[in-house]
This record gives sequence, structure tokens and C-alpha cells, in this order.
Amino acid sequence: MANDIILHHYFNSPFSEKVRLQLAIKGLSWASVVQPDVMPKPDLTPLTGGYRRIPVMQIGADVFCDSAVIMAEIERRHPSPKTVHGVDWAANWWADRTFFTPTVGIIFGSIADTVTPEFIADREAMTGRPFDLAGMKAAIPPMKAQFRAISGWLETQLSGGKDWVAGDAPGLADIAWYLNYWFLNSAQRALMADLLSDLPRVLDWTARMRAIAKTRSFTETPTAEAIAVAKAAEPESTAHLVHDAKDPTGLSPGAKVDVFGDDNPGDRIAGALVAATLERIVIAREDPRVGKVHVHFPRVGFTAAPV
Ligand SMILES: N[C@@H](CCC(=O)N[C@@H](CS)C(=O)NCC(=O)O)C(=O)O
Repeated sequence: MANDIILHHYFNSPFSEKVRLQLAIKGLSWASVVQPDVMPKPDLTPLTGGYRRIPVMQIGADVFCDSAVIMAEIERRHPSPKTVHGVDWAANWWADRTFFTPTVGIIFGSIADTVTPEFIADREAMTGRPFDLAGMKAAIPPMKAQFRAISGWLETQLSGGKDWVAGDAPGLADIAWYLNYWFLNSAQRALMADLLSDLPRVLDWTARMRAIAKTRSFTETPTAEAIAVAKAAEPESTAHLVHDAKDPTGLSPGAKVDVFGDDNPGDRIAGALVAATLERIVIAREDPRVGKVHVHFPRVGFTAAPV
């Protein structure tokens, strides 16, 4: 268990589906730890230092927050088959943020009348912004138009003799785009089928992605076991984490920092900087339940501020 991939997630989380897909493409088995989808998350935050989003990956006493750094770490440890080609990260960022906006709008606009006050309050506390269901409901038609326009690009790509978003094999670009189709399909199956009914190559690609996802292999694991694994382990060697000597914010290893994401600035994760590389920010922290852990965040989208 010490070297196993532990995925803290829940099954209807679209950002977790990205990681589950990458693991499936690579044929890797993992331990599934199901966490709540609203706060509190008492068996997650001791590991992360307060980061509450899902997914989180844990390997021993190393904890990876955000799907981008999770997928980068999986690629580093298990390079074959290759799923990441350099600038795929740009597609991933765009799909998480820009493409995700119409997807979320269509879904929550469509189910606006059934969303609970507890869920709304939880998401407003997380983002610090109103969760504007009435606005989303009103904007369904233009958001559907955005979704169809983006899908039109994909239809054209798949018409060019390549089966996948970025070439001959499924990889990060497919995973990133598919997040949106997976989420819309899980929440509004008939709506998605109708929206894409004249885009047969996109529909065929979603079916092929679904088939890959079905090959996943995991073991259900209690939260207590994940906590015990962290407690028994030491963080792994940091030799591969090369601190950016030209870091424009002037950070140095050992500095006390707060780390926060630009889409969740209220949650500040405190620790001592291990390294701020071009790819990631890694901090060391301790918690009585999990002992010493290293917590990894992507560099893009996150800030480490000296305290
Ligand atoms: N940038 C993050 C976004 C993750 C995210 O927003 N996840 C959703 C679930 S799919 C979430 O955490 N929602 C709040 C919650 O579950 O508490 C990533 O790529 O992992």
C-alpha cells in the first residue's frame, strides 16, 4: 500500500474522471477512497492542510492537489504509454476553465430547481462568488451554442483521418476535452444526445472514451487506511524537484508560505516550501493524524505567498 496510488475522489466528480481515465489508459490499478462532495471533509483536510477540492492523489506521505499535478505525477512515474505531449497542458487548462463554463451553465441551469440550499452555500463559500442559478438557467441557449461551437472544432479534427484530439493515440488532450462531455452526459444524457446528434464523429469519440474508462481497475479503501498509510510513510525523495532559481516571486526553499488557488483563494494551505519548480509548488507540513507530508500543487493557477 505504501507505494500505491490512492485516489481521494467521488464517482460523479468530472475532474476525478480525468485522472481515472489517465490511469485506465496506462493500465494502472489504484485504491479508491471516496470523500464527501461538500465540507466538512475530516479525513481529507488533515492530508492536504485544508485544500478541499476533489480529486486528491496520495502516494505514501506525498499528497497531490489538483488534477493537473496529479496527472503530471502519474506521467512522471509511469511514462508508458505516453499520455502527455508538452502543450497538451494548454488544452487541459482551457478545457478546465473556458470550456467548463458553458458545461456547468447548461447542467446547473437545467437542474436549477433541484439544487439544495446546502450545496449552493457550500459552493459560494468555496469560490467567494454567488452561485447564480437563475442566471445559469436564463443563459442555457447561448451556453448550448458555445458547447456546440466547440464540438464543431472537434468534429472537424476527427474528420481529418486522426481518431483522437491530438493524434493517433488517446492522451491528455482527449482526457481534458472529455471532462466536459462526461459531465454533461452524466447529468443530462438526453440533452447531450440531442445537442450533438448531427456531430457523429464527436459521438463516436465519446463512446470510445467511455470504453477506455470501463477498463479501470480499483480497490475500495476506507479513509482510515489512507490516513494510516500517510502516518506510516515518509515523504519521498525530492531530488527531481528542481527549485526555480529565477523564481520571479523571490521564493527560496525553507520559506514559510501560504499556498492558494486562484479559483479558491480563501483556503490557504500553510507549510514550509520544499521547492517551487516551473511545474509545481511543493510544501512540507505536519499534522498529528498523518505525520509529516509533502503537499504538491500545480504552479499554473496557484500562488505561494510568504507569511
Ligand atoms: N482545478 C481543480 C478543480 C477541481 C474541482 O473543482 N473539483 C470539484 C469536483 S469535480 C470540487 O472539488 N468541488 C467541490 C467539492 O467537491 O468539495 C482540479 O483540476 O482538480
